[in-house]
Amino acid sequence: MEQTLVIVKPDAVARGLIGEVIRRFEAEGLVVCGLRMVGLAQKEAEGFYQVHRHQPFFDSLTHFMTSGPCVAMVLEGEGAIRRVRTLMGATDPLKADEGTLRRSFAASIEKNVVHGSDSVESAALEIPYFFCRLGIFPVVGRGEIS
Ligand code: IDP
Ligand code: MG
Repeated sequence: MEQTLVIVKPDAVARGLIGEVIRRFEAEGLVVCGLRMVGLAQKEAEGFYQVHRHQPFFDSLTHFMTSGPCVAMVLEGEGAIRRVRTLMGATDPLKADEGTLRRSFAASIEKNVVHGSDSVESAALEIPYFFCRLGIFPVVGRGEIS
């Protein structure tokens, strides 16, 4: 079963769109199998977007990604990488198809709501950037282990 890394970007978190983004993926049968809220440090955003380090928008993009919390998740399903990209729409919301997340909600080519891995190779690098397979998870409240 294929897995992909999705990020609800700071613009979407700030606008109260976490639920709507997740709903659209779940409605298409993609399964959330990892989820966390993260405030990226500048170095972490730069590391994540290393492939774009020579792009003119790199500084602006990495500052945007540190401007508030993100929600990172792993979505699983057959062809998950391609299906997530289709539901996201093109990078530029003006070029994104009707009904896609970016067409519906993105304010600009930069503040475009959502990230999704673009290939099996990038998913394999991006998932461990945010998630480890084994470990002790933080608990809020008074959960008891039975
Ligand atoms: P993608 O997110 O659709 O895969 P990429 O080309 O990988 O698009 O670019 C990564 C992110 O960088 C985009 O989602 C967007 O936030 C930002 N970005 C891409 N192109 C531009 C641009 O021309 N100006 C400003 N920001 C951009
Ligand atoms: Mg990309």
